Amino acid sequence: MAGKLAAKRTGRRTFCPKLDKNDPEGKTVAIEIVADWNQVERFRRGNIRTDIIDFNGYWGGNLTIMVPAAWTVQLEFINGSSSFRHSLIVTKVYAQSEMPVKLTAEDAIWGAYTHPPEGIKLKERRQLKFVAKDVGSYLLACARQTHLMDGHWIYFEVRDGLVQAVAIVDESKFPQEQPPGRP
Ligand SMILES: [Cu+2]
Repeated sequence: MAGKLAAKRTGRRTFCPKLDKNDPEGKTVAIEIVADWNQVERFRRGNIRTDIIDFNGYWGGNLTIMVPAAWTVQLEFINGSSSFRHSLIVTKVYAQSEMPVKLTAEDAIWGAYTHPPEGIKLKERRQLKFVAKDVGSYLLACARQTHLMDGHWIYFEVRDGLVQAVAIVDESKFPQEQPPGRP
């Protein structure tokens, strides 16, 4: 049984991130992650968000993707940027003040990262498949240059007791004038 990922919202804005497909019988979830989804919009608006690079329109932990423990996660990673290389890596949670200048392959949890960590080219895509075998909190981050410190990351949680993967938007982490997600 395949089903759409359900999005829960914690604030007043309404936006449903259309990220993926859930397959509870096969214990698999497929998630499409697009780097720099909002690039065109943030440049169109002038100086807004120019220093914030996103995944599917989210950054700096304002989206959490939660998956059930022991599920297989199939990530389709697309560099949607027209200017910059980006990558995708599963890594541990860092406080802002502890973030390394950049992440390397050794920082990958379960060996999950797109090659090369410095980023794939514009409009390229990579598939990343891994089993979310350890319950815990992680980041889905970009390993390129200073992108982690710049906010190019979202939360990734592995939990017992979930019936399917969900995406949770934290609306308190958006500047008021900037709605979450894709414009
Ligand atoms: Cu990046």
